[in-house]
Amino acid sequence: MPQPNGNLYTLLASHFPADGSKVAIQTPEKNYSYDDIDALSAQYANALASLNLPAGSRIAVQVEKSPEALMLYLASLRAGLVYLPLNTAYRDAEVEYFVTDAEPAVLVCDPTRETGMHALAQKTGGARVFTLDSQGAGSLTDAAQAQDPTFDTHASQADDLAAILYTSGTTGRSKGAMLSHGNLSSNALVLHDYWGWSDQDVLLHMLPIFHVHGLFVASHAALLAGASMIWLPKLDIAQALHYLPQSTVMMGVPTYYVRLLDDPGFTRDVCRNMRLFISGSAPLLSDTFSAFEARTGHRILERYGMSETIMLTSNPYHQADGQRIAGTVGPALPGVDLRITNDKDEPLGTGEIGDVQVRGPNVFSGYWRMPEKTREEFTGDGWFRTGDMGSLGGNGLSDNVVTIVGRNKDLIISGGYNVYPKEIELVLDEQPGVLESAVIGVPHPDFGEAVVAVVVPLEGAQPDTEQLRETLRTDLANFKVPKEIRLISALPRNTMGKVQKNVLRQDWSAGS
Ligand code: MCA
Ligand code: AMP
Repeated sequence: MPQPNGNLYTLLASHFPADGSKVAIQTPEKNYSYDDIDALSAQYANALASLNLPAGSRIAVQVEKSPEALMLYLASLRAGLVYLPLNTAYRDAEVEYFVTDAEPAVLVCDPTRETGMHALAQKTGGARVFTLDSQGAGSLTDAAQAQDPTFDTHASQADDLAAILYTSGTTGRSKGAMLSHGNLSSNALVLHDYWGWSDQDVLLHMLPIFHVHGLFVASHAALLAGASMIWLPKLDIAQALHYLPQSTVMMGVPTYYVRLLDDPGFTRDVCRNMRLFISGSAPLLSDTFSAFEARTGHRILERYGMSETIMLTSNPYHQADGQRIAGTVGPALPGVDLRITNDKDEPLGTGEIGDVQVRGPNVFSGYWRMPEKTREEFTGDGWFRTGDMGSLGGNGLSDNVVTIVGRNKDLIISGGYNVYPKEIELVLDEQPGVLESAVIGVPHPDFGEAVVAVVVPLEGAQPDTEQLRETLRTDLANFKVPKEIRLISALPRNTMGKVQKNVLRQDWSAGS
């Protein structure tokens, strides 16, 4: 019997509406129908296929958000390639690491970065370089426009790789989480049902599309429902207020909701057609949850996930399944197993705080070319160690409700972007006049957490902290650059010599 095609695009396309003229993507300038999506992704797929790359070749993409950028992602799926999205804020030095590690056969970049990308391609093994700008134009689109608008989607197995998502590592070295067509498809199907998607939905899509949240969770859900997306290049509150009355669903990191609430124009009336606001990628403060409900009558649905696992838990959508509770991330999604353990991997009881471990069809197969690291992050019986600390039940909650209380990984989440202190400390420590440094996250009203640093100067040195921040911008994405640097005479250490970051955080808040 022929096997059904496990390619994620085949799944998505099987749910496209019968009327192909239906609007799939609306931008302030132009609409794209479902037929356009199929034809344009076919043209990009044909352009990629004409390069005769072996299946499983990587395509690294660092471009501004546009509908064509989404077509390119879909084309990569269709052509059987492995999509590697990169944050547009990454500097050349950061991109070099990913390109060296993943060895992509194709690099797609903004035209403004083409020269640097060519140099990088030459240095790292000769990837083909194409451009795609924020308007969807560039050498890749030129190549695609000459192509046939039909394409036989590559026959993929469920465990074939679809994407590599780089997540920073505690050692300062990023790890590529390998996600398969099966991981992405299973999660998209679960979220489709769980969040009650239908073809009547209109998703206000303002997230970047180089991370799991905007690229997978948001786009897959809308496409799988045959819904429409209002596609904006980034969060812009004036635009959000303009488009919310036409929308039914919005997804954002907590900063999106904080900024909406900061605008007096964000009212119950603006939300009149909305059925669902979803938050994730970072903890949503209970104050934001309550203020949002008071202003709009909507309870934000908070969910929890990771690049390695896509979505893991969600507060309920249907009232019959329970209340959305501030400060919790809800039960594990259908098909996901979740347990809380002690440091011996033994399950803990109700309400006890421990390590969050998960299993399920959504969980990645491992880190790209890091078998050792992969082994460390899975238990012997196949549970993935998320690095988050949490509990199940307790405090009057149902036994299946998960609360995330912190992380046992040294990670800062600022405005939904993950920042690993080690990476910044390594750069800071190399600067003239710096003996050593420590990077910490401190509460921030807009970003949730802000990255800040303390620096111990070399004896007799007095480094200029503003100059240090400027220097860091050369090699680090702006969102990683500490918002403030303070000088300190010595780092507090415990008896094992480990820097006591909790002490530093307390001292920072106290202003010392
Ligand atoms: C921008 N800046 C930031 C951040 N974003 N600083 C700290 N944290 C940030 N997140 C800085 C810029 O470097 C710049 O600094 C200044 O703010 C203005 O930049 P701009 O681009 O104008 O900022 P913005 O447009 O206001 O962006 C803020 C934002 C954006 C809208 C919150 O960061 C955003 O869209 N975040 C969403 C991230 C996301 O999608 N995460 C999902 C990861 P300077 O002036 O010094 O140059 S997926 C995930 O985590 C898992 C799987 C999950 O569960 O979803
Ligand atoms: P990433 O590495 O970008 O995939 O980020 C995943 C991490 O984001 C998780 O391990 C959590 O620490 C954090 N995260 C995502 N959603 C939530 C949430 N709703 N509440 C708390 N932390 C979250």
